Amino acid sequence: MAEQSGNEGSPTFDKPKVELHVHLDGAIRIETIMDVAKRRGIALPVATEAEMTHLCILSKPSTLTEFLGKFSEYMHVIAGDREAIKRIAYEFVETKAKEGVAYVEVRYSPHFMANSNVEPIPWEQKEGDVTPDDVVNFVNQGLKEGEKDFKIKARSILCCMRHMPNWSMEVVELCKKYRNDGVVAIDLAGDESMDCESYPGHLKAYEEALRSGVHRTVHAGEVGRPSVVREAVEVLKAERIGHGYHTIEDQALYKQLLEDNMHFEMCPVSSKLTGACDPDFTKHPLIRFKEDKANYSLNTDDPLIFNSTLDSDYQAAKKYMGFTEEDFIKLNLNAAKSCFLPEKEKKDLLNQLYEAYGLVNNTSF
Ligand code: PRH
Ligand code: ZN
Repeated sequence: MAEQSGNEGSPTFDKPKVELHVHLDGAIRIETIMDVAKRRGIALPVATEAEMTHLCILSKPSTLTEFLGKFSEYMHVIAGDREAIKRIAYEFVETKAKEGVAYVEVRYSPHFMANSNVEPIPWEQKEGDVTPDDVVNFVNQGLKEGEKDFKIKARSILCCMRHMPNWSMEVVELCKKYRNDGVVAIDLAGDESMDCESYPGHLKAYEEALRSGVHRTVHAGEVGRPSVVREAVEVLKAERIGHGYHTIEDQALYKQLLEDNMHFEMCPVSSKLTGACDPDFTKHPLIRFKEDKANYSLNTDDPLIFNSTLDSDYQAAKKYMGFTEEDFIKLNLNAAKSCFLPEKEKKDLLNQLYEAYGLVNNTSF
C-alpha cells in the first residue's frame, strides 16, 4: 500500500493539525515492542522487526473482528510494565510532533494495560502489581515529558470496552480522578455489534460522566447500524461520535446530527482496512459529510496496525475524495472547536491555528 505509507516527500497538509481519535495501544512502534520483549525476556513468535510488522499489520481490507484480534499479537509485551507504558506514551507524542500535530487527544483502556486489580487479567498475563490507576499515572508521565520535549499538547481519553461492562464504572471514576491531570473524556470502544443497552455497566458509567461533567465520545456507526449512533447520542449522551460512517443510512438521524453540529471523528484508512466502508475511497461516506459541511476531523485510529501515518489519511482525502487545502483548514478548525479542552485552552488552540493558517482577523472560517 505504497500510496498510504505517507512517509515520503512533504506532507499533504503542511500546517498544524488536530487529531482527536487515535488509540495509544494502536500507535506503538514495532521497534519498541521488540525492545521491551527482549528486556522482559518475553519470547515472540518471530525474530525480526520486519516479521513482527507483518504479524501486527492489516495489509488488505479485513473485518473489525480480525482487526481487534491484532492487539493480542503484542499487548502482552507492553501491559503490566511501568517503563514500557511510560515509553509508548512518550514516543507517541514524539511521533505526533513529527507529523505536525499541534494538539492530540489519545485514548486507551487502562484495564488493557494493567495486570493487577483487573478481572479478568488481560492478554494471559500473570498477576502483577500494575493497576488501571497506575496505568493512567504512567501514561500521564510519558505524555507530560513528551509535551515538554516536543512542544505539542497531548491529552487523554479513557476507554470503556464494549465486551467488558464491569470495567466501565472504574473508567469513569478514573476520568474524574485525573480530570485535572490530562484526562479529558470517556470513550466506549471495541465490538459495537454488541448491544450496549443489555450492558447496564456502560450506561451507568455514561450517566455518571454526564452528572459529573466528564466529556463523552462513543465509537458508533463504524461497522454497526445507525441505531448504534442514535443510542450513543440519545442514551449515552455522546458529544462526539467515533467514526459514524453508517449514520448516513438513516437520513432523519443524519439530518438531525448535522443540525446539532455533532462532531464525527473520521478515520478513512482505518475504515478501509477494518471493512467498515467500501475499500474504494471514491465511494467513501466522508465525501457526503464534506458536501454537507458536516463537523468532522481526520484521524489515524490505529497507525501501528494500519501501517499508516496521519498523512496517509490526508493523502486519501486529497487524492480520492477531492479535499483541498481549504477543506483541511476547515476540518482542523472544526476539530479544535470540538476538542475536549477547557474553554480557555480551546480558545488558545484556535488562535494558534488561525495564526498558522494566516486567518487572523478572518471571520469566514
Ligand atoms: N473501533 C473499535 N475499537 C477500537 C478501534 C476501532 O476504532 N481501535 C481500537 N479499538 C479498541 C482496541 O480493542 C483497543 O485495545 C481499545 O480500543 C483501547 O484503545
Ligand atoms: Zn477507534
